[in-house]
Amino acid sequence: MNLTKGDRRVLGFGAMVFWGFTMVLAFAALIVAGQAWQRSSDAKSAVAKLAAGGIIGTTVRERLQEFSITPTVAEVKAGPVTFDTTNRGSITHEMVIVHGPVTGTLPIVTTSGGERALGAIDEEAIAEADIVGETGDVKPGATVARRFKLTPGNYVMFCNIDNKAPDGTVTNHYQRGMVATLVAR
Ligand SMILES: [Cu+2]
Repeated sequence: MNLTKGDRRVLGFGAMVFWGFTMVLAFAALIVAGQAWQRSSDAKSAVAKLAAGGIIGTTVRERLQEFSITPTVAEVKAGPVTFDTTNRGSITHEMVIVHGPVTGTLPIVTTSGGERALGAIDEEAIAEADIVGETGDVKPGATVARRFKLTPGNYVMFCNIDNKAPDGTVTNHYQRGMVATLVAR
């Protein structure tokens, strides 16, 4: 086909219109993609917000046994928190909760022959303000419910009971592993 100068100009114009139209489409696609991304990040921040304030509960159920403390949650909402503590073991346990950054910073009994066993948590050496509360003795099979007010921060829960065997050997439950942590947000 022989194209005149005029034909070429028309074709050139057509190509330009086509190119322009393609650009508009591509731009529209970018906008749609951008909106989708925005929506998914909105959804993500909504989930994060829920996790930070809504979904986190105010109840902790925990199981005591020889020799562990197993809470159902790792985080709770700061404020009044209900602790349902069940003893699934065969000896008496307890749950003491203190405000503290990490387990390793709790004071430990370093001398034997005292009121508390060597290696037990030295509860008397914990600052009064950091002691949140305790269940008291929880007999095997029993559940004790307590409500404590938690400020935001880290908490350590432990059982500090000692058992003395007939041969004089003392077993401190904390030392055997009855400790767990909780974060209030
Ligand atoms: Cu115990």
